[in-house]
Amino acid sequence: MQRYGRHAWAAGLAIGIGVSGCGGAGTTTDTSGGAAVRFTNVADGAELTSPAEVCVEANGLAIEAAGDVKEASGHHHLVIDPTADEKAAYGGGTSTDPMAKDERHLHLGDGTSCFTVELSPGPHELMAVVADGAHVPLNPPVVASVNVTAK
Ligand SMILES: [Cu+2]
Repeated sequence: MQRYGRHAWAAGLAIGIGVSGCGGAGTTTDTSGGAAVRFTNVADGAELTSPAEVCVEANGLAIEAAGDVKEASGHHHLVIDPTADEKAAYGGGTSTDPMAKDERHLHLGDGTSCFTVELSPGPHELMAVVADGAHVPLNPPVVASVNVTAK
């Protein structure tokens, strides 16, 4: 009888330690959503030979072909030498218009991840922007920028 009682007490102590150990975890959970885009093959300050292949990668959202507007999805865009207004609008999530489509605003409307970029010799800024199926930049914004020099 005495021996059985001691064994039960030891088991209870072990369970108590296990529960308090679990209680301390889980306080570092990121609840921001965390969608982000980054350049995968071009570092800030890189030298590029034009035409250059520039690839980007998004995390925390789906990259799909342009068309339907869906939650947490979009396609990649690259803005070559964005103006101050463009940087503020795209980076601030305040742009509600579809992005332009021209030699300075490239779209990967097929859902791919690499642009072919023609750059004049000299310094350039490249801004990656994820926009929705109708080409409107996402809000909260999913953007990234690098400064490069073309040879
Ligand atoms: Cu687009």
